[in-house]
Amino acid sequence: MKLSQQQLQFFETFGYLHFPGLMKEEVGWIIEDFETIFANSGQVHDGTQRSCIVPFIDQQERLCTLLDHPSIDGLISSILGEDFNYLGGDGNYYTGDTRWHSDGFHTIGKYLKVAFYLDPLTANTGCLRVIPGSHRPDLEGWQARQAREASELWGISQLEVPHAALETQPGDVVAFNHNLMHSSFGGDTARRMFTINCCARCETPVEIEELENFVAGGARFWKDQMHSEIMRSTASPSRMRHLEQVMAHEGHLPALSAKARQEMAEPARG
Ligand SMILES: O=C(O)CCC(=O)C(=O)O
Repeated sequence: MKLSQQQLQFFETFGYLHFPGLMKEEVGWIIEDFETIFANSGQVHDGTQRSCIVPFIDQQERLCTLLDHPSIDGLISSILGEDFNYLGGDGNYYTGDTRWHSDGFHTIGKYLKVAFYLDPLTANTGCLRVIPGSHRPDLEGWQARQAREASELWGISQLEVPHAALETQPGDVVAFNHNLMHSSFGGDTARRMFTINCCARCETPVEIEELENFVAGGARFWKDQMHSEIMRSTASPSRMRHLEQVMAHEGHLPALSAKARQEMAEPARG
């Protein structure tokens, strides 16, 4: 699959794309693997707070193959280039609202999240919401990025901030720029979702530094490497191309994780 010029322009302008039914043939086994991973993890989701497993697709050999899937590989390659880096991702049972936030703000490099929501979600039941355009570094000072302070800034609730609500069915895929402001409201206490994080291959020292900073963020999950052994040992040469640059730049992670293990009561939940 290759994205059209219009889809790419939409992504650049608004920061996200929704692909209804892109994985509808596969979603049965995807949900099966999602449930197996949580069952094997020993984590019991009691609905009081988010449960999170990182990296996620890495836990099951079959789920790792999403990276090789022509639709997923084509989607990511179209946006980031064919030699994109795979950065891991999280699998979640979400509880309640996530409120407005972005996944950092990169002015160097290009960082993409591909999200799979495994339950039917509407605007009233916790679908993903986005503020179109809020990813753009050229609009960095735009107050929409302060949407969490909606009541102080504009006298409205967070839910009333102008946005697009992306209602999804299992088998849909949503992709968005890490910089994009996003949230969900009205979800129940067991909203299933997992992600694949990627970035464009780094070409310059500052891009490498940005990648190493992203990798350092893995310490809060107490991880010594960004990918699992399953992901690496079952990788074809073409998948390995998406792993190798990250593997070459994660040497600082074990020491950071050791420190995090001493300072935190448990690994982060997101
Ligand atoms: O579905 C949601 O609540 C938002 C997901 C999210 O915040 C994320 O993946 O970064």
